[in-house]
Amino acid sequence: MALLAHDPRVTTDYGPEQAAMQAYLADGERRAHTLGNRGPLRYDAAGGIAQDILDAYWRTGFYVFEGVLGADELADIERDLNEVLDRVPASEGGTLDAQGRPALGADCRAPTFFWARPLADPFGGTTLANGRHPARMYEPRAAADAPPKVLYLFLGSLQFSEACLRLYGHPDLLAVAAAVNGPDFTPFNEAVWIKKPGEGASVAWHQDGTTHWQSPTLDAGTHGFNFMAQLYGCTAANGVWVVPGSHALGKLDIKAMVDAAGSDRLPDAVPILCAPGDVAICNRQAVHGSFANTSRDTRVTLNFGFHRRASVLGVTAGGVHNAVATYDEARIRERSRLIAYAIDARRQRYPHETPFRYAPFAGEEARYRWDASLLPTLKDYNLLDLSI
Ligand SMILES: O=C(O)CCC(=O)C(=O)O
Repeated sequence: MALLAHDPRVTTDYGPEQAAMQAYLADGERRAHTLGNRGPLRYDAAGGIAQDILDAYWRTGFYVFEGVLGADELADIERDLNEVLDRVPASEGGTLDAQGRPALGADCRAPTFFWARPLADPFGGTTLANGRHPARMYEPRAAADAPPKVLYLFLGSLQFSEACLRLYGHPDLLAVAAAVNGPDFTPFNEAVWIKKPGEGASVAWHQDGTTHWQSPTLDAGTHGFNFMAQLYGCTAANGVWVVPGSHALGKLDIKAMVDAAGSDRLPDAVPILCAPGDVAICNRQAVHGSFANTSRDTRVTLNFGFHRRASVLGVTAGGVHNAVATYDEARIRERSRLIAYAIDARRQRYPHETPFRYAPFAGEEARYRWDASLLPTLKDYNLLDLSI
């Protein structure tokens, strides 16, 4: 199951949709480059995230921070993920890995591993995840020798990988989280998306939020954002696409948008284009999705999201990523420990960096010293995800 950035043997395509799809990918890529929402992560003279970056994020609903992760960090992440993939259940619902050992995460109570038929659309047009993926994506034909089901997503990734935990504590990215969601920002969840060439499932167009669409105080940032860090980079063919500006328009009728387009190729959408080590920020209210990966390039995205405290405190939510619950101060604090541990884990691996100071735990840093022996204590930590 090892990860490989490219697989030149892959020969899948979009079948009868191939020509239209290739034209769409090329056009989307061209339009993505006109948006002015990419570049290195920069600060202003006062030490805040540069205002033009924040403006471009709020205008378009996403931004690509180029070159955030160096080769060392990418190598750590790749090594950890290869180990994880070696040890996960060999098949859906299984308890043994491919070598017959007890599988990693097989006894997790939280929803952890997600499987799909190769190149299929597991969510589109179903009632899964509160029915938030209302239209089906085109499902290209997979090769005859493709596995019947592939693992394309796992949640709660910080319990499996210290490299993922260290990424979660990245000082510049946490500074962006504070700039966008306020210094008392809270976690959402963490996930790893794996879209192998010729196998990776599509993710039907959707908006992520489930709780606040009817709120009189809804604004463009109410349902938070996800960071999407790229191990191998992402292309128009294997990456996430976004309808720019849609995060600010409230709940949209995605089924009507797809019907009007006459296919799953939404005309205004653009791909998030990244090199290895780039990290995108994507507003969860934006209409977004991804196509089945018929290309030869693997995409591995490390997702980790954050919310405004006001969007989760006292809110009754869940149901998509975990059980419905009312998120009180105690739960938010317990879930936010992961940020404190991540900052310390990162400090140990990257001593030249200035660690991020997370305001809700300020002065308590000594209570959250990270040690590899703590990893098993994170088991099922994502039962406490703050899913809105
Ligand atoms: O990575 C993908 O293909 C989909 C990601 C996504 O939909 C999300 O993070 O909400």
